[in-house]
Amino acid sequence: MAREWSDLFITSAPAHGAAAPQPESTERRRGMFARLRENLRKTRQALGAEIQATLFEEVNDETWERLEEALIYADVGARTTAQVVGQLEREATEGGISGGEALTVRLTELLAGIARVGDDHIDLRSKPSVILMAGVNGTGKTTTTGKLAHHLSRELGHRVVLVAADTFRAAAVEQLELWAQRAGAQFVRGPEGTDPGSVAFEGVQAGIDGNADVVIVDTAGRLHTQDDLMGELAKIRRVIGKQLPDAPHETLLTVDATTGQNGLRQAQLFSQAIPVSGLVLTKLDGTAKGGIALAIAGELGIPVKLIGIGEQLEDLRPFDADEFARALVS
Ligand SMILES: Nc1nc2c(ncn2[C@@H]2O[C@H](COP(=O)(O)OP(=O)(O)OP(=O)(O)O)[C@@H](O)[C@H]2O)c(=O)[nH]1
Ligand SMILES: [Mg+2]
Repeated sequence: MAREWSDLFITSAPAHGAAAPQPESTERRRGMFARLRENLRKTRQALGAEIQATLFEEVNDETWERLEEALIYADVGARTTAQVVGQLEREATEGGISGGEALTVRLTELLAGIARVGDDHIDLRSKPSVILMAGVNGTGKTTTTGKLAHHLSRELGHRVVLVAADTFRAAAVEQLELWAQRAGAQFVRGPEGTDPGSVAFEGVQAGIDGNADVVIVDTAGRLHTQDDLMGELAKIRRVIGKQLPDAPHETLLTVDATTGQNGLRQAQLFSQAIPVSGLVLTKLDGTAKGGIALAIAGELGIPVKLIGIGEQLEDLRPFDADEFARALVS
């Protein structure tokens, strides 16, 4: 069943006397799956319906073509689609699998398998653990930072520091401050227009001094094609690394799922500038092309760790490939 928050994070004993995190109840997990299905409605209606119509009819050459079209339309990507449909066709024609039900189950497994790459945990055993957020403008860095802080602080009892290393816009700083208040997190900001590297430095120092568990550094949006700003991001990373060995322990790249294959390009160029350890795919609720969540990890070799399926607090979820594939197809 659904992957839980406690499966995503690798933690040592909960800090600061908080109660050990409780596994999510079966009922809550069912509710979460229903919500995931509901919020992925756009993709499910486009992809799921076509898959059902195709696989439950008489299977012939046209079946595989229609299936390919449906997957490519859902942004699963040409390479991944060819791989998955080719495999399913082989298994079906060489015997073994037949019937709409069995083919659908197998297709779901194959899609989920593509999306599982690398280590998709977030390791929080370093004290403090530093998470650096990066991504193109408006992809959901600040929202993800806020939601993540909320889970870490309110549900897991971690002491969290949020750092506004987006120093270009006053509104950006205020937006993060609001999230910090909601999450009960410490907030670090610098004067407007200061060097983001120096704010990141102050933030990590506050985390060390305050015995924090997690420091999350939110950065300004930047285009993957802006070399100077990509250089700035690399500098922020170096500053943090000099201050605390192995930091940042996690570098999360937010990708807006509605940008489709351009998101793939963004991820490629960001990971050339800085080592990206995980992807956050946001706005999956707003697109019929949610298949990108399954393809992007396979294409890049970088695990998707979190998905955004709406603007509410509970709409940030750890990514579970099996659950996601089922929510799309079934
Ligand atoms: N529907 C939906 N909206 C989202 C999701 N994640 C973020 N948003 C919205 O997208 C908008 C931009 O989010 P931000 O978190 O401000 O994005 P950002 O990357 O910090 O933006 P900049 O700092 O300007 O680069 C906000 O209106 C969010 O509420 C999601 O998963 N689904
Ligand atoms: Mg922001």
